[in-house]
Amino acid sequence: MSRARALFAGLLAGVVAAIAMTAMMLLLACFGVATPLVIIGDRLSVFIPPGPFLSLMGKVGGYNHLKQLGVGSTIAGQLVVGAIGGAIFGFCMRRNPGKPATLSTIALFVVLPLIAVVIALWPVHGTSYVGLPIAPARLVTLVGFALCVFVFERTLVLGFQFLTRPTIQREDREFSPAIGRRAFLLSAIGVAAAGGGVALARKLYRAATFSYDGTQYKGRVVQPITPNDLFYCVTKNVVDPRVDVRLWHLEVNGLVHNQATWRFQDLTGFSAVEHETTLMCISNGLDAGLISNALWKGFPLRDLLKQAGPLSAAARVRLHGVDNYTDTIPLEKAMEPTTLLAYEMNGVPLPDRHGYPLRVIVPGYFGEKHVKWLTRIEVTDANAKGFYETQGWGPDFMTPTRSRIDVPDHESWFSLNQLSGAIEVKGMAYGGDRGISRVEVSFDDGRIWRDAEIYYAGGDLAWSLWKTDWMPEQPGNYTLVARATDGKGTVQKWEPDRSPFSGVTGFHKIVVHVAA
Ligand SMILES: Nc1nc2c(c(=O)[nH]1)N[C@H]1C(S)=C(S)[C@@H](COP(=O)(O)O)O[C@H]1N2
Ligand SMILES: [Mo]
Repeated sequence: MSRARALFAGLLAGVVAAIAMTAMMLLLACFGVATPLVIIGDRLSVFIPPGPFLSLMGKVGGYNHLKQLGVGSTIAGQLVVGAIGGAIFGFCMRRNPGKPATLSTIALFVVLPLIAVVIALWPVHGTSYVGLPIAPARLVTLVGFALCVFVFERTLVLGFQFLTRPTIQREDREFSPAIGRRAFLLSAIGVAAAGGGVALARKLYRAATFSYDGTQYKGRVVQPITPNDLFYCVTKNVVDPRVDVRLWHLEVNGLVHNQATWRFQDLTGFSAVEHETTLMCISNGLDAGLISNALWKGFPLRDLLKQAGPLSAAARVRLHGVDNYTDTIPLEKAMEPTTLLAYEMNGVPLPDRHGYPLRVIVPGYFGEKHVKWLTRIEVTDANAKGFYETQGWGPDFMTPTRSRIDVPDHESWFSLNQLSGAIEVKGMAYGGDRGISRVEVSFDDGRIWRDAEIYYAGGDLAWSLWKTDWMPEQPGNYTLVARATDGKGTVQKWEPDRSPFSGVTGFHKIVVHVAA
């Protein structure tokens, strides 16, 4: 067979095989299996430090677009690699296209990629979107991948044979007209597989986190307790886990005397507590709404750790989610009575997007530490690091005192002779796990401060809401600033030496225009 023909047949079979493999991956993803489409991104993102990560995110237009870019380029990469692999295969097969190449092609297109994936993606295999524990999840991920590359190999080999198989030699015609017809047929199969893939991708897109990742809670709507469907949301995932609690386990292991595995119903044996606790993302800007407050019901993490019995070398606790997200907290913090394993949020079971069936609540620490879809508690030494920590966030994960003006809006206009009374100024103040003792507001960019009324005191672990009446005496442009004092008496301040990746500090300011 001519070289060009072999290359063409290999290339076409390779592209169709890559399409079939990608469609297979999308199908597995619909069943909650982790595939390279997402775990390659998980594996790579820990190597991108927060500076470049944020600028990349800015360039592509946000976290959601970055996730889409990640999945999109993985698919594109698979198609390119499939095409090249197919062309090389065709080239090698040109002398003897009918040869049943099973052994060598299985070695090349199934075993080799499997080994590569085992090695390169080992840390992220233990991912399951239906909530399997880490070890079985790892097995399912690898079996799923093996299935995908097997689909690739079979499609490639059979497709190539189909394209190049000699026709029954009628008269002296060579098979040139046949290859055109067959190429058309195989392409049609490829297009059908691509159509199936697109349909699956659309189904996944509807289930994806794009519609709610980055949800903020701020402004006029802010109430003491954030309703679950308005609670801010941040996730590293493209499609969040929907845990089947019958498959789910909680493992406690690492540096402990007694390792244990818990089923969900056994955890209800621990005596329940309920705490109001505010969560805030480390990336929350001074004027932003990646902060919310809820009533969390569960039990203290320390009740579980006491049964496990940490060894003397224990210093940190690494928390693992079923989505392969991890983060660590100091053992001391884990042993505080307010550090919870929560299963209810505002009186109902945790919603899927907030970590059903179990999440960690670590008062006073940034949102990252409040691991959702918890599946393993690993007691470790001092060196363990979490997902965002490995990226380079931190080193400080305790929330500084913050306040925000929610009402009126920034850049709003008032007219003195149309005002029927004072202007209401409202907002929130959050002091980590130290509570809030005082809130002051300034109307002249911080020269004169006046006390605001705390009309909702959330306690030590939650935000407080404040308000004050403001009657501007003359027209002008006013700069409003708020500042809070935490429960220990420390006044909110700008900390110029704090790393920008340990959360911003400073004051929220708004400008209000008052006309005559
Ligand atoms: N398993 C898991 N837990 C996670 C995350 C995640 O992606 N996966 N995101 C973290 C981040 S960055 C934040 S700010 C909080 C947000 O919690 P919420 O979405 O319930 O508000 O969850 C944290 N816990
Ligand atoms: Mo976050």
